[in-house]
Parts: sequence; C-alpha cells; structure tokens
Amino acid sequence: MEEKLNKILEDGKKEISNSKDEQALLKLKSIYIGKDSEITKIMKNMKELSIEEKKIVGSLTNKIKNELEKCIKAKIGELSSNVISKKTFDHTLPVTDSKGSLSPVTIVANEVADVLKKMGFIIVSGPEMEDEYRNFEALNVSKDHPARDMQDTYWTDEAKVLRTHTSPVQVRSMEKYGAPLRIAAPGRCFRNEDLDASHENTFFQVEGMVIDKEVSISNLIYVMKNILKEIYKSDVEVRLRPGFFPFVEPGFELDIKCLICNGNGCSRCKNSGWIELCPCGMIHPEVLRMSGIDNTVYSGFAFGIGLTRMAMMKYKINDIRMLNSGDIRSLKQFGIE
Ligand code: FA5
Repeated sequence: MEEKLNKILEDGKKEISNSKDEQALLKLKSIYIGKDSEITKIMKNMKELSIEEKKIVGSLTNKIKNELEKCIKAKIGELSSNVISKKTFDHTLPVTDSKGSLSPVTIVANEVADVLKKMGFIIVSGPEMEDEYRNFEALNVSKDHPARDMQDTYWTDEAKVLRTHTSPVQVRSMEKYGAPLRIAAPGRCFRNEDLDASHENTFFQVEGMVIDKEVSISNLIYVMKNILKEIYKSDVEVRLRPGFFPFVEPGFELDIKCLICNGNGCSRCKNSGWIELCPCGMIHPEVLRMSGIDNTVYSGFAFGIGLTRMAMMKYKINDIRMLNSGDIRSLKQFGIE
C-alpha cells in the first residue's frame, strides 16, 4: 500500500510539473485528489485495515494529499506569474476598442426579469451568504436529509452557507410578504462541484414563486413556456419529467432540447440531447406552513431556472467555465460587445 501511495505521489508530481495551464491542473486535481481519485478510495476503504495499518496508511495518505495540493497551488501561482510577467502593460496607451459590455448571464437575467415583471412578478433578492435554516430546513431539507448530498456546500466559520440555490429567497419572501405572493429572484449560487462543460462552482439561477388561491400545474407550465419562448424567440422543444426536490410536490424537471447540438448529443448535454434547465413544482404544503402561510387556503408553484445554462444555450457557449474566465475576448466571440 505504501508503495502504491508513493507511486501516486511520484506520478502526480511529474504530471503537475509538466502541466501547461490551469485547466489541466484542475483536471489533475480531480484525478489525483478528487471524489473519485485513488486516494479517496483508499481513505474510504481504511475501515478494512488493522489499527496499525490504519495509522501508517492514514498519515501517509494525508501527507500525500496535502503535498499534491501544495504542488498544484504552487504550479498555478507559477503559471499565472509567467503570464503577468510576459505581458508588458503600458497604462499610458489610449483605450482602443474595449468598451466593455454586460456579461451574457446578466443580459439573460435582465430579459427573464422583464418577462416575469410583465406577468406581475416583483423582483427581489436575498443574501449570497445564507443561514442553514433558510437554505435547507425551511425548504423541508432537514439536517440528515439525503437531498443535502445533491448540493455540496461551502460553509463559513460562522455556520453560514454560501447559498447552494436561490430557493432560500422563497423563504425570505414568504416571511416578509406572506400570501398571496408572486416573486422572482435572480442571483448567484455556489456549489462544491466537479467542474465540466456544464458545471461551475459559481453560477446563477432565477427563482420564481407564486402563491395564491387555486394555483395549478397548468399555470406553472404556462409561465415556464412563456419565459423560454421570450428568451429564445422561438418555441423551443421541452420535455417534462418527474423530479425530486423536498420543497415541491409534485416536482418536475423541465428540460430543453440542447440548442448547441440540436439534440444530437454533445458534451454540454452529456450526449443526451437535453439540458436540465428549469426544475419546478407545486410548493410542498409543509414549506408554506413553516413560513407562516395557511396551506389550507393557499397553494402555489415554484421554479429555479439555471440562468448560466440558459445564457450558454442562447449564445451557444461551448463551455460554462468560459463565463467566469474573465477573458473579455470571449464576449466578442459570442457577438456581445
Ligand atoms: C435547484 O437548485 C432547486 N432549488 C430548483 C427548484 C426551485 C426546484 C424551485 C423546484 C422548485 P437544481 O440543483 O437542479 O435545483 O439546480 C437548478 C438548475 O441550476 C439546474 O437545472 C441547472 O440549470 C443549474 N445548475 C445546477 N448546478 C449547476 C452548476 N454546478 N453549474 C451550472 N448550473 C447549475
């Protein structure tokens, strides 16, 4: 086992030192110390070892993990300082053509807000650093609920979470305004994700919530379809399937046909031809009750659209990571200036 671990360290160090850019290093991070890495598997299987073996393997595994993490950090620092030192920056030069522009996500967020405002929604916001109660418990996700695993979270020292979704704004709005209610809340969310072409650790959603008497699933579908039609300026193909979220019952996943590959399959839609974009459902009566709404009188629906993915589909952006890259050339590439 020690030999195996030392080999992982040796191979990892070699690959890290040969890496040419940050993307490659993040990939190596996931391969060597990520959730599915050999090291994580060894740690998970430690319970099968004797106490003596556990001591040796445990401390060696931690040491190697820390060392690989340190090497990756150092290499990222080295690469970025190379980039800075290669560029000569003359602040006296006149500005050429970089006027700047809104990010594609902001453009789409504004468009969605406009559509919803026309349907009588008010636009509200909530904090990005949320309390555990509103991010989870008040949405019917108790402390040991398995649904917490679906949204791996960043915790702060003050026991707050970087909100994993915009749904806590539902709770804040019910507490503040009561019923009836019609709100939309665009905003940033955070998850400890393995990154790929359609997953970022920082991304945007827009939450919507309607509470009233006699609200139906058809009202929900109408609102969702109307948003999609206005954003994509055409009838996009959608599919509705059951989806599980503890705060809605019934819950749905409303997917759109991938606009990048036209449903033929690509890395953005994980070759399925469909993009998960608009999870939604009828608000769980318990969620209404917990925030002080009489669930014998009122019902409602809620949705949480992935705004970043919506912008990706609209502007045919191949990789979600480009949006947080800070490279303004990408805006020109999408025809936004
Ligand atoms: C939620 O976050 C629920 N709060 C949505 C909801 C609200 C359901 C109200 C019912 C009622 P989910 O984890 O599926 O659900 O995320 C919602 C959308 O956010 C996804 O469809 C996707 O478009 C986007 N999303 C989720 N994780 C990421 C990520 N790592 N990177 C980019 N977009 C993401």
